[in-house]
Amino acid sequence: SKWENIKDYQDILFERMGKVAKITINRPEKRNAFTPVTVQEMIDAFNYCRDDASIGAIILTGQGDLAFCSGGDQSVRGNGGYVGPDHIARLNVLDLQHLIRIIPKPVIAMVRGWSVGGGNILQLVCDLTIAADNAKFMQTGPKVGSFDAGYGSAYLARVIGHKRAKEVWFLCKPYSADEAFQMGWINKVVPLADVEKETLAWCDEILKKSPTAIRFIKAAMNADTDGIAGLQQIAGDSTMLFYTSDEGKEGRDAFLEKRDPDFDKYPKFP
Ligand code: 2NE
Repeated sequence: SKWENIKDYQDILFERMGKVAKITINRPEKRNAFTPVTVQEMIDAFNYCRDDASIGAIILTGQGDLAFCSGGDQSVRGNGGYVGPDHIARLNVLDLQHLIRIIPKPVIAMVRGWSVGGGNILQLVCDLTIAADNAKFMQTGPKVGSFDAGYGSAYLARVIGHKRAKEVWFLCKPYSADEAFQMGWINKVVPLADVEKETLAWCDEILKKSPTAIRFIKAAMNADTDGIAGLQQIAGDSTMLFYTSDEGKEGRDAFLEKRDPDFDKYPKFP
């Protein structure tokens, strides 16, 4: 079996193998730095994965062995954000971070080489991270006049602890895959040659599990960290399930039939 192309883009590859989709940032000459176009294409591909019921897990990675992603492309950084063909300066990678958080399917980062700056935050917000033994993790914001004080800071502190998160941002040092693993920043380190095989093995394990159970676990952990926006996700999932119930449908049907609803016949579980 091999990867099949789903859709052509300028800056990313979008492929699938069975129920697994793979989104690859394809700018290796820039260590897979992203521009607003790269990010918009990733948003489009993730939305495709969200809507396609035959896709059960999503891998996010970078082309080549040298980098997962080196963050925002500094050569298109303008006044207030990163600038694309529409000449608007934007930080649309924040929308992508949020989409990865709310998409109700597991997203696994597959990291080879550098995971840096805004690229390392993308790795962070993925549900799981499998890294090659050549992976290196680093925040550079305070060196290059930038920062991510959202998921990149508050959520990072939840994942690796406050002392470690401050160290990461204040010193801007690189961390090896083993060091990142020790911190709980990533899930597993494997030899470079095995990283895709291992990532697919994790996908296969997850795909044998109940997608609804996985969806609720992801939403519940988001609810704990994302405040009312997180609650909204798990609440929306509850509404979705309620809409599939006879009790939920009775409310809709009664309205459409212009009668009073009869909810008495539905069980009141303890
Ligand atoms: C990634 C890293 C550590 C790799 O180092 P090395 O030595 O392996 O490669 P090199 O030679 O630095 O990079 C290869 C080519 O890629 C370009 C370089 O300029 C170089 O180009 P040439 O000299 O061959 O023409 N390149 C690499 N990263 C780039 C980038 N981010 N933008 C544009 N070109 C890039 C090393 O390259 C590095 O430290 N890169 C910069 C990392 C960085 O500071 N990223 C931005 C952080 S801020 C951010 O991402 C952000 C945020 O904080 C908040 C919101 C949104 C974004």
